[in-house]
Amino acid sequence: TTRYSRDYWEKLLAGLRLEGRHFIDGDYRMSLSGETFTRIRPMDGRPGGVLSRGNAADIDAAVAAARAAFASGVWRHKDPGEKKKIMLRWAELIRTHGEELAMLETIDVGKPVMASLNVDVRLCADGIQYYAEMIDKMYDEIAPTGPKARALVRKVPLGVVGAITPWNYPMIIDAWKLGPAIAAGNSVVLKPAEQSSLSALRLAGLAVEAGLPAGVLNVVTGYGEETGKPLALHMDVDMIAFTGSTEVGRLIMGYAAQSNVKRVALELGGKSPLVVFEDADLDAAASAVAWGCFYNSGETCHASTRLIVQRSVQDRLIGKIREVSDREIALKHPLDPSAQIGALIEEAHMEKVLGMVAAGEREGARRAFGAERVLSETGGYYVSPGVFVDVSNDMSLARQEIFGPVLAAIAFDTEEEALAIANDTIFGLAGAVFTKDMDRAHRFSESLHAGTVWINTYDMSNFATPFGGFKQSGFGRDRSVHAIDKYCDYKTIWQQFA
Ligand code: TXE
Repeated sequence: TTRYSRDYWEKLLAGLRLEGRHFIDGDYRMSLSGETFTRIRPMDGRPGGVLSRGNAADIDAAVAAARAAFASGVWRHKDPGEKKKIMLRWAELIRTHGEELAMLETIDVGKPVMASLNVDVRLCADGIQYYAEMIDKMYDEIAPTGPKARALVRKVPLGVVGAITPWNYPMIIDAWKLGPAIAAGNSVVLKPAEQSSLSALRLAGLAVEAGLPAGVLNVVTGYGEETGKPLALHMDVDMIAFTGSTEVGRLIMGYAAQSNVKRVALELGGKSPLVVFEDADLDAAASAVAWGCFYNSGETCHASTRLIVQRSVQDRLIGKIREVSDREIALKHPLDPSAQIGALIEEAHMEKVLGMVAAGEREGARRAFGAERVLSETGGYYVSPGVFVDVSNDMSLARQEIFGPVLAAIAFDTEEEALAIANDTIFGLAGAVFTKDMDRAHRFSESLHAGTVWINTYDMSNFATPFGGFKQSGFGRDRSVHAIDKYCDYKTIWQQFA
C-alpha cells in the first residue's frame, strides 16, 4: 500500500554520497588539518559516512565566520517578515528533502527509517517553523518610570551561540537549539555528536538554500574533546546550549567558568519514574511503559526506565508489558518499513548496556524477559527490550542511566513509599503517575520533582510545552516560546526628558 518498501530504501541508500565536510561561512570545507574519520553504521557494522575531523583551528574559523555575520547585522537587522519567510522556507526544504534526511539519520543512528521520516524529520521541520512564526510576533517593553524619562527594555540576541548536540535524536535536538537561537538573531556554531553528523550538515546546506546568510549557521564535525571542548572554551562564544550526558554537562560548566563566563544551558540525563497504582488502567499503563521505555531502543533522555508499581498488580502489569512489547514493538533491520525499533548507536554502547544488565543481575535483580543481543548475524548492534524485577532503588539498574531498552521494576506498598522512591534520584527530567483517583493524581503530580509529569499517559509533547530537567538533569528549557529567552539578554536603554 505504500512505496516505502525495504527495496526502496536500499536503493536510496546506495545512491547517497556519504562524505561530510564542515559547513563554514556558507560553504562545505575540509578540515584545516585535512584529517577525516569514518563512522561505522550501527545497522550492520559497515562503514557509513566519512567526516571531517575538526579541531580548535576549525572551531576558530567557524566562530570567526559566525561573529562576522553577527557583527554585520546581515541577519539580526533584517526585516522580521523577511527573516520569517527564510526560516519558513528552510522548514519547507527540510520536508521536501525528508526521505534523504531520514536516510542520513538512520545510517548514523540505526533507528528505523520510517521513524526517522515520520517522527524525526517531521519534528525537526515543525520546530524550525514554530520559531520562524515567532519572529514577527515578539515585542520589547517600556518600563514604568514616570513621565520625565523613558526606559526601553530590549530583548537582544547574545551574539555567537555554540550548540553541542547528542546522537539519539540529532535532527530534533538540533532544531530545538537552532530554531530559537537563530530566530532570536544569533549566529550559531553547531557541533553535532561524532556519531551523527550527516543530518546536521545537510540541514545547514538547506538553510543557506532557503536564504539564511552565510556565517549565521556553521557546523563543525568531530570528537567532543577535539571540537566540543574548544568551542565551549572559546573566548568569543557567548553561550553554549548542550544536550548530552551529565558528566560532560559538568565539564561544559567548567569550561564556561574557565573562559569568558559564557551562558550555559544543559539538557542532561534522566532515570524517569513511572508510578502505577493498583487502581490504574493496567492496559494503558503497560502500553505507556513499553513505548516510554523501549521507543528509540531506550536511547531517550526522558525514557520511563523506572517502573514503580504497587505490589498487588506487579505480575499482571509485567505480563502486559511483555505482551505489548512482543505484539507492537517490532525490532527489525532499520530499513524494513515494519520495524518499530532498530539498532543501538554503536558497538561500545551495546557492550555498555549489556554490561550494566550483567551488573544488575549480580546485584540480585531478576530478568523477567529480554535485554539480550539479537540479530547479530546482521553485523549490527541490537538489544531486545527487557524487564528486570526484584529491583530495589539503590541498585545500579535503578540509579544509572542505561540508555538501552531496559526497564527496572520496583515494587511499593504505600503512596508515601512510591513518592519517596520516585524522587530518590539525582535526576529530575520527567515522571508519570497512573491512577484513577484524581485527587491522588493531583497530589502526586505536584510532588514529583521533575520538569515534565504525565498523568495516565507518557511522552505526550508538543512544541508549545517547555522541555528540560530539574536537579542533575540540567537547566534551561528547550521548546515553547520560553526557549527564546535563553538565547537573549535584556538590555535597558534610558533616556531623560527635560
Ligand atoms: O554523551 P556525551 P555520549 C547519556 C547516555 C549515554 C551517555 C554517554 O546515558 O549513554 O550519555 O553518551 C560532546 N567537551 N546521554 O558519550 O559524551 C560529544 O561530542 C565538549 C544522554 O555520547 O555527553 C557530543 O556532541 N563536548 C543524552 C555531546 O557532547 C563534548 C544524549 C554529547 O556526548 C565533550 C546523549 C567535551 N569534553 C547521551 N565530550 C540526553 N540528555 O538525551 C563529549 N562532547
